[in-house]
Amino acid sequence: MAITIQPTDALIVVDVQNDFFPGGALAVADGDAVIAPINTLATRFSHVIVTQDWHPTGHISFASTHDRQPFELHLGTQQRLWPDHCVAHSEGAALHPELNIPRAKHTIRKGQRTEVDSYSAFLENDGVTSTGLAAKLHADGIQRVFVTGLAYDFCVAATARDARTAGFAVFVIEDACRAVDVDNSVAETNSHFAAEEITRIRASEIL
Ligand code: VGL
Ligand code: ZN
Repeated sequence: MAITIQPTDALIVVDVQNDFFPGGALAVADGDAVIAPINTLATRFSHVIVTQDWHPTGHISFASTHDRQPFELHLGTQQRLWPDHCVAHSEGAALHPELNIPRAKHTIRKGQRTEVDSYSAFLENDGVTSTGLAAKLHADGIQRVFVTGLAYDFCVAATARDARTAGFAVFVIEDACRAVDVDNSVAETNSHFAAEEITRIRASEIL
């Protein structure tokens, strides 16, 4: 597929933050590989949204908060538990120093409430609390949303699926993403994308 970027397209760059890179608190394997394609893509879009995971200490998603091990599911809440990561204002929460997005219009910091996690740039994990992004993109005349970043099977997936629900055509640029891959999460993500008409593309398909 060859895709020509239009003024009504937006790029969402999800959670390109130090903690998700090799050596970080919640390192995503081969995370470094997303930087170069994202920097190139970002020059092609006139609308670029950047997200940051931005948690208080003692956040509900931290295994340490519950005296549990990272990557387990918290049975009561079905919350996946993670190592402490992206604590607000920490070095780990900072955007990767090589990320270069001069035209970023808007940064969304998500997961700021202690009791509610937030994977998506659109809605918190309670499924109702909106970040306001869908209304903003609609007001800007955006019709297609392209999603990149980390992690493919969590925050990229949730962002893409909520964008679709909000009525946008959605493309996930696979080679500008990397996955955590826990308990079949990549396969589940791919089946959700297929069922919801979210299109997986390569960066090279964008002209
Ligand atoms: C993410 C797990 C926890 C992500 C954020 O950015 O995909 N994953 N918090
Ligand atoms: Zn998080």
